[in-house]
Amino acid sequence: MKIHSASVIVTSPGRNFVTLKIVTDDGVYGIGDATLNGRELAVASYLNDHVIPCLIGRDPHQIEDIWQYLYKGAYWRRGPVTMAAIAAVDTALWDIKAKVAGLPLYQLLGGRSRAGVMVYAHANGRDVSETLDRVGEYIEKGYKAIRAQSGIPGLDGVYGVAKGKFYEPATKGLPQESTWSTERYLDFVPTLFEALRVKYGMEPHLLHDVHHRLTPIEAARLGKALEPYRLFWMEDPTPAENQEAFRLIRQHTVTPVAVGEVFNTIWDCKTLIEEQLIDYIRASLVHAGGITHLRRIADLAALYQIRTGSHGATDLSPVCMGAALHFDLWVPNFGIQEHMAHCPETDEVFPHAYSFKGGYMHPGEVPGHGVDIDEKLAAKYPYNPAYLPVARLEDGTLWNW
Ligand code: CS2
Ligand code: MG
Repeated sequence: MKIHSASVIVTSPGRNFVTLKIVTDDGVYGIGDATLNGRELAVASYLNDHVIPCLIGRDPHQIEDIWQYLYKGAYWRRGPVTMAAIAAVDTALWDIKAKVAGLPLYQLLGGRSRAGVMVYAHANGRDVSETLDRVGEYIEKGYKAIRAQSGIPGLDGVYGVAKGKFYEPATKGLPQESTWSTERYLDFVPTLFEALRVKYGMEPHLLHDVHHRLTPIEAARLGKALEPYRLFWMEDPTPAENQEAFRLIRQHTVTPVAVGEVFNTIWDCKTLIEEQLIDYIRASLVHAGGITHLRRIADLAALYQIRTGSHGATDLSPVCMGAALHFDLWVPNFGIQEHMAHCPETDEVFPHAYSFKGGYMHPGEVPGHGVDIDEKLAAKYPYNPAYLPVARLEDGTLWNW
């Protein structure tokens, strides 16, 4: 079997997605997510101009060799664009291999390690009361785990709070600027989780995304303040370029820490894992080199009793979600999977076998990862430039969004 052709499909059903389709000379094809929110065309070009020409004629079953070729052979290793491109190739090749084997992808990874994949939903509101209501709605729907984000008194346009039905941080046109105040945030967040625990008790798993906005000592302060409310995790408490910074957080709080949605290789989290500075690794298939590399990250994490908690926002396409659920069903040190429901247009372009029931998801039993792309329909949604926001402090200092 040889790789006969490959194409990059850029489509925007509700938001921009980039999908790689690899077709073999037997007519079997596989698809992979290559979406990098706000930098979609960079990955599309990397695939079209620098990867696809090197794939034609190769044996699609040689997933590992192709991964090593694209990683080491590029000379310029790592980075979000390169690793999203490699991830798309990797995911598409695993899709092909599973289709040829006639098996759902998780069977090729080692079979299922659990009955279903526990997922968490995103509840958000403009204030505590609205957020309480949203959390209640997800509890009603059967979710065992809910992320809670709320507007902050005195600030408008805070991260994680939807303006419409679906939360989408990327906005059309050039990046929008929002104002951030750590002081207002730090005073407010504990009141949100106190209200949630008073209303819903200690049973629901509650999660919160700090989204890289605090300094290490501020993150330690927040973790300490949240301890009475027993969060499942506090996510991205501080930017993780300096992995050692998390030692300071660990010295002050037992609130579990989750990091990694922006990581693209094992090197981004080696210290965090080896020094047990985190409890969940959030790296995702689409941003961290696909199944082949995420397995390596998960296996390193397992040595330190760190569990997976992969990113699953709406800017990761259903192709990534489908493949991630196969990974999650298999991976022994699974923690939780993020699941932000895509909008109906997205689901229509990406028909899929995965399903939700009672707080858990299952990837389905069809051969491959169980997600397809309707190219005809995809063509009806042309790319629409959109960027993630930029944050500034109240004095205008550029800050972490
Ligand atoms: C967030 C994301 O889901 C999350 O945890 O951090 O919404 C993130 O802001 C987006 O994926 C960025 O594109
Ligand atoms: Mg996050």
